[in-house]
Amino acid sequence: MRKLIPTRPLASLLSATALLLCIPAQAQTPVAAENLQPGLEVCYIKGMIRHIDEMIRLEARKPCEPGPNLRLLNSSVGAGTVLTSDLDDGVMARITGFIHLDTAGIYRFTMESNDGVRVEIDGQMILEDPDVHADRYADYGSMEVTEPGWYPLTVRYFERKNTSTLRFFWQPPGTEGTMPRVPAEALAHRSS
Ligand SMILES: [Ca+2]
Repeated sequence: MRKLIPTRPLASLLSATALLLCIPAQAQTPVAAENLQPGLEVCYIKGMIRHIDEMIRLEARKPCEPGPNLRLLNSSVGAGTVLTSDLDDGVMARITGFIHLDTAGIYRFTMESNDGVRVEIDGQMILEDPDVHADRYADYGSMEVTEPGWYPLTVRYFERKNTSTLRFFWQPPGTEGTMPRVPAEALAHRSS
């Protein structure tokens, strides 16, 4: 059987996809700020995976065990325990809460991770670097805000083996230069 060779139409499709990724996602309506508390909620699933898509499939059939909340996403622990779990390898984290986008305009985001990560804001995938890798920055993702406020945030992350890192950076509208870490004041969860 002949092997399929990528053709010019496929290359055009890929560049069209790349172009689409450059268009910022549009934030819709912010949530009410009542009952928001500092920090993000997190739960953990044990397992050795190689891609965030595997984590999403596992979420349907494995319990996600709640752990202590995260004040912010700024962790680089070498071979130590991952975030607030008691595991140093083979762990997935589903991190949920809200992010305060308090200025109208286009926000840019990146995540330094090891291993895989995927970030959704307001239900839209903003950035990902979903496979096994050493510390590195994801390609920028962006979101345009017309109505400033708190928006839902979901971060999926896994650490397979050896060292682990998860650091969240942003560039709010009207700022430039080195991207600062997303500060604790901009992260919250709903108190139950
Ligand atoms: Ca690792």
